[in-house]
Amino acid sequence: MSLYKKHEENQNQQFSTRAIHAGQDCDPGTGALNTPIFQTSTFVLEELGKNRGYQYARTHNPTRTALEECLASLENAKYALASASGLSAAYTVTNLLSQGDNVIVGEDVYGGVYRLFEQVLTRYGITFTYVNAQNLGDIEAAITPATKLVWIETPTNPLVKLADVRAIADLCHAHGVLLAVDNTFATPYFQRPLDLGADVIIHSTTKYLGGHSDVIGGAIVTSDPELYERLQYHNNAVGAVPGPFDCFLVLRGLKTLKLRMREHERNATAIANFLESHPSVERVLYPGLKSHPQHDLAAKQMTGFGGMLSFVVKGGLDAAASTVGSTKLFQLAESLGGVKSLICHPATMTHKPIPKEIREHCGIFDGLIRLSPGIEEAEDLIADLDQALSGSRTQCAVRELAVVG
Ligand code: P1T
Repeated sequence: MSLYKKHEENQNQQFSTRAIHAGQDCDPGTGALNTPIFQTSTFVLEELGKNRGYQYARTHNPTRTALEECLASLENAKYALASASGLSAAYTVTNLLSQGDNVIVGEDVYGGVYRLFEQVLTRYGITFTYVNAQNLGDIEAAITPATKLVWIETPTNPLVKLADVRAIADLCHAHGVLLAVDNTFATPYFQRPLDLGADVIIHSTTKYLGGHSDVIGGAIVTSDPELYERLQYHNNAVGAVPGPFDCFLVLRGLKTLKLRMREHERNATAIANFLESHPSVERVLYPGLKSHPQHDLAAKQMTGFGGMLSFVVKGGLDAAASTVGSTKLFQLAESLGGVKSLICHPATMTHKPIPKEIREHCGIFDGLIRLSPGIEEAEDLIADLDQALSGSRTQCAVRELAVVG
């Protein structure tokens, strides 16, 4: 059956059914229920010029095909390409560009994406213009004849700001520009950017899609056959492809995506409410809170508010360092989206590649802390944050006394 026919058939099924079945018929050779890990670099030809559907594993591998079909289905897309990491997925999308082209980027992006754009791709003569993607007028004003691509995260990392995908897609298409959306934070369970008009989706499957903090991976998703062909060509030509075991792990993670995302969101909501009334906390950033400036947009374009939140602790760097150093369940580490809760200090960790003045212009101050609540019990996670924050309050009070003394 052609991939397109399968796509049409799957789209009548609900999300979790697709997560468990799309691309994952039992193995035709053995009847294995689960997609085998095809740990092979090459495939034997039937005869000269005739293969059995697979030829060399950089180009295709059946475990990878299963993952790609499942990812495409979950994003309501026709095609997906698995990549070695989220950054290699981003890089492959930029392979669509040529010297002299311009990309408009929502200014609050993962530090590694910023580094890829500024430290690697500018050397190839591609230019990047950073704008506040919350303001459509800023994007429009930045478009020039050289602009070929608009790149946004929504919700953003780490400030969980939203961009209006449909409005930006309409603007892009009126100017003949492609729109790429990094859907890592929302996942297809809570947001499907192609349905909102985006042309390409990027994922770090390292995060919620894998879901267990045990794999690095990425993906590119589109429904445009011409774009898909060009992206597939570059995926193979550049060669940043994932191994079969990593594909298996992500495919396994996808099966429970809905269950996990519901728990992540429940925990994020409980924690956001707790932090909002905490005396040591200046501000809480979570799209599910009424106080979030784009709460209404989140309710409109997403089917939930996601699992990620950030907050600003009173007392700047010292208080933030004390808080992230005092949690016991929340582990101090980069990354996000796993079943085990993580805490991160963006200014010195994930967003360190961004110069301080640019970081602070976007709102990534030294007091900002990012949380990726796992799926432990909310009351335990809240108790952990409470004890960590009271430590930071005591330290602040001691410091104030020392200053006064
Ligand atoms: O780490 P990698 O799989 O290469 O994914 C890069 C990436 C792309 N897009 C977003 C929105 C991301 O958050 C990331 C990776 N982010 C982290 C490692 C982090 O801790 O924020």
